[in-house]
Amino acid sequence: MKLVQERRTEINGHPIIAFTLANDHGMEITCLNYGCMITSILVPDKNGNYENVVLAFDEFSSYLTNRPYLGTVIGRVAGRIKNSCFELNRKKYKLYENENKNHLHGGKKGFHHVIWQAAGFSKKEEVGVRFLHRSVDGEEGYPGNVDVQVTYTLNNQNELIISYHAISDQDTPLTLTNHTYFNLSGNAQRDILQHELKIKSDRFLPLDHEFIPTGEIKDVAGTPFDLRQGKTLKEVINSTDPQICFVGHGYDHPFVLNAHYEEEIVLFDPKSGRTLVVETDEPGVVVYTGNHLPNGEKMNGVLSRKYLGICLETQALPDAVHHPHFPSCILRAGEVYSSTTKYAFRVSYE
Ligand code: G6D
Repeated sequence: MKLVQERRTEINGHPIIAFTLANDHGMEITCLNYGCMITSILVPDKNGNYENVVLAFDEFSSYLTNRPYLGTVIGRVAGRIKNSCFELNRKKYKLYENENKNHLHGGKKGFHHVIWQAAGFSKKEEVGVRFLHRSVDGEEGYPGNVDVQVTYTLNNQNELIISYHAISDQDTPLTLTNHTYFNLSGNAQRDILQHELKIKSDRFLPLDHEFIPTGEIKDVAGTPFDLRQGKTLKEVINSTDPQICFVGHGYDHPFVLNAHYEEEIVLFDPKSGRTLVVETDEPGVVVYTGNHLPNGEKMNGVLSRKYLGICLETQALPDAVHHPHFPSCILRAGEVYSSTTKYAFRVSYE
């Protein structure tokens, strides 16, 4: 196992450090203390070519805006909160409105724009980085001082394990996720439309016109959201289902997972043979097929475009503060928030 850290640049005098993790088989992950951002995951294809399977801007300056939230940890609350408000313990809270009147992905300065404290670690069979951040009471309108720890661990099974822990001194909503865009073709040679996606999910959440769950929990049977046997993403985007069409011809939807740690999410690229198996203890996953990726921004040596990457944002269900029948996203004062998602990279030689 190998760990290398280097000062990449600085923001307002704060050093931006890049950590490169390598296991004993050649897999490498590079991440930054800025936004806990993953900028590279090098894994082999069926011919043993190690290539980057995540989207990353070519210029660091692009991350200062980062409208697509490339590679970053999202918080305090991933997804949208309708009308940027919620009530908790009979008190009303107003959050920063950063998407029309709604609150998206933690607001104006969400966790994706935080410079985290970061420290690398290396053991015989694993190497990683631990990120720490204190989100202070009132940040973006949220209550409570929340101490958040995010750990990226790479092992010798070609697995990246992301674990999240947090504790707050007041009750507060908290839904953390990672917003990495995957493209298993390697170095974004192709878009994701030939990728196959399989998800063990019987139900999904339809969205309203603001891309916020309506509250309905709908059976996937007979819909383009039935991924239990797998579909190519090209098949999905060509669907005429209104839910597929109005979000930009693709997914931008939460799926309710049937299982945990049973290979519940599998993304496969037949041409490269690369397979990504995602397992999580979270109740759901937001699948976003990059329908609104900006055109023409320099990423992975190419110009970004629609469908260049897919996000598999394992998390609590979005806007849960307004839907008591969804699993709760409230972290009670003094309780420990704990969540783990594993990204296992494999090669299929079929
Ligand atoms: C768009 O609706 C999508 C979000 O789900 C995504 O996270 C964001 O782009 C990057 O707003």
